[in-house]
Amino acid sequence: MRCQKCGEKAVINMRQHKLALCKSHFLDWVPDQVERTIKRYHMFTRHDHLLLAVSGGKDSLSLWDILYRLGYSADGLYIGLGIDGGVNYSENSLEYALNFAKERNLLLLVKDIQTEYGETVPMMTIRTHRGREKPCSVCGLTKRHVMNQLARTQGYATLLTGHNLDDEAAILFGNTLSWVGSYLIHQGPVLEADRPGLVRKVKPLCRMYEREMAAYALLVGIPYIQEECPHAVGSTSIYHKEILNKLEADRPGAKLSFYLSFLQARRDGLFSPAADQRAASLHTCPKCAQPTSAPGLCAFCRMFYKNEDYLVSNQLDGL
Ligand code: Q46
Ligand code: ZN
Ligand code: ZN
Repeated sequence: MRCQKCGEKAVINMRQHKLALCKSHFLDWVPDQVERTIKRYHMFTRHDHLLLAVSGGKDSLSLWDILYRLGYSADGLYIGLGIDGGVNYSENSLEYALNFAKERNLLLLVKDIQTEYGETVPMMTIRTHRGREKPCSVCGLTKRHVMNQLARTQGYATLLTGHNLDDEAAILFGNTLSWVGSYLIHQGPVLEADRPGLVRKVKPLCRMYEREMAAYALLVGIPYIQEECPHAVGSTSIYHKEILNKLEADRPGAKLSFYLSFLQARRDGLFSPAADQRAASLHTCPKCAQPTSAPGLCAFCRMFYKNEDYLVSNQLDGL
């Protein structure tokens, strides 16, 4: 297989794009595609102060590398969830993120959940769900809350995440199976800050296949945590990804077309604002000042601020 741009030996064949490229042309092609996505969806400019959520995995570190190469200024945010899973998952992933930032002299903010709120995500899950559930719902809520709060209080214009096309297609597939209108209406490359206290969120890798990002990290030589989070095993999102991979194997481009057709249908008005139950009620959490759908404490504060003793002493220490 030959590179379609220069005739050298190709390192990757992307059937979904009917395109085979050599290493050098592939390493130009990926940032070029990301730049197009940033511009197409008016995500941000080179003057914006950006915050990128960094997990230590291939997607977020590759995105940081691409932004750096393209001349955007993005600081990183690593959230220490305290997930061990027998493989030191959080500790190891932090190590990869720190090394990446150090090598490029980039700023990485680190928020450790246990230090900040007294409990790790698995501890919180045991307390609130009596260990019956995976920690993913507590984890997702915690990450969203902390990312938004930090971006908001530190004055970042936009919050970036490393979700790739496979992630987005799997989320869309799950939401479509159950036709959750309020989720569908808010899924997309850009989530505008449409409520007071919310920070704008964007996904510059939303059109990049996971396989393309893995190849990019490998060819650039970015060390990243290879293991999935131990709690991802058996998750619904992985099951949906497997189904979409089967579809993609038979029909290259199926995932991209599924996602892009959805965005087009939404632009065409498939989902009416009536589907947006979120917009119906606007409240501000009295504890953290972030938006919440019901009066009183938000879901995050209800969870973590039950641990009042710890928080009171933690706040006193800071005085
Ligand atoms: S939600 Fe669940 Fe992930 Fe959190 S506990 Fe691990 S698998 S990291 S994206
Ligand atoms: Zn080439
Ligand atoms: Zn709150």
